Amino acid sequence: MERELSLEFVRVTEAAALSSGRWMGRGNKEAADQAAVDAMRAVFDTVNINGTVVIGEGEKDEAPMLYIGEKVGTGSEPVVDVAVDPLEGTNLVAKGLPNALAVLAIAPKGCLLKAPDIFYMNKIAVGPQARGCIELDATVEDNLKAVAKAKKREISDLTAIILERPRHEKLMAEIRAAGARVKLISDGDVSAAIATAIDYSGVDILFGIGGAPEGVLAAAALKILGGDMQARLVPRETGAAAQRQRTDQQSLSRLLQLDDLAKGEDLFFAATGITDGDMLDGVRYRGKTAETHSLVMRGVTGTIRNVRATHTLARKPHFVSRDAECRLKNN
Ligand code: VTB
Repeated sequence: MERELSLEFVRVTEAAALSSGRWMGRGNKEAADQAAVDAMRAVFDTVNINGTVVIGEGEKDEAPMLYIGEKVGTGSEPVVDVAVDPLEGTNLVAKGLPNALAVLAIAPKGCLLKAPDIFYMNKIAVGPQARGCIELDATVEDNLKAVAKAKKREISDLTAIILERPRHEKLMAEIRAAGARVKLISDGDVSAAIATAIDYSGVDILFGIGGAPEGVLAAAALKILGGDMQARLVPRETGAAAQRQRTDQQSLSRLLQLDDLAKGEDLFFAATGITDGDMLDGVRYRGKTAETHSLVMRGVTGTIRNVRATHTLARKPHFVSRDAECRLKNN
């Protein structure tokens, strides 16, 4: 994939963030998500790729846009897999909480694990210094010991990040018993996993069960950042998603290494902050302009770009997602 695509992909996440950021704190996560999806879809059509969504908004029947299997891009080469989460952290935007992102990962066809949201994923993730030291099947204490050794620190210096869920009570107790500090988050484990690879984030390791699509997106970013991750698909036990699970026992028991989640080096990852976060600032609206902060990374070279952009806005505010779509198409 050509290097020029970096800028194209970051335009896609910027558009989603610009649209969905208008819904920050308005208590309407569906509208925030819809705005992100509409804007992302419209800009994707301008990008010179022959893309198929492998991780998206869900299956066609429930998702009119960016559904799994949908074609995106102008249809010209390269032929790629597209993983998107137009709004990672719908609750975060609805409540005005930190770390909501518009995010995507792109890889040559066949290189991203197909992990629909009917599954959870049990994950362990670290940054480059602790690469090769983690094992999903080892004890929490052994993993913390290994990370502390690799980083030349004590376990008590480490911070583990984990989604605050009842299913994690035992895991939280084990982390605390081993002596590490714990950062609990309500949502947004893509940003949490990436934080382990960002020095200034103060986060050393991610543990726990989160969404499967989020796991693949995080893996693509960690691959480029030189971090590490292991994972295993976990079935949902209740709700409509549980009914739709059709996977065999073998794929559920398989230990997934970083390369099984995001294969090879030819990867792109782009994310734009919607609300302020550990890595990225949220969207700032300034009347006729708005500012975005993004991260775009290319695996082949390992280049990581922090992109701050000022966008000139149409006069009409784009609370309504259709409006955003038209505006983006006309630009
Ligand atoms: C996480 C989190 C997401 O889903 O993957 C989580 O990163 C997992 O699902 O932001 P549960 O909420 O059911 O635990 C989100 O919270 C939403 O997609």
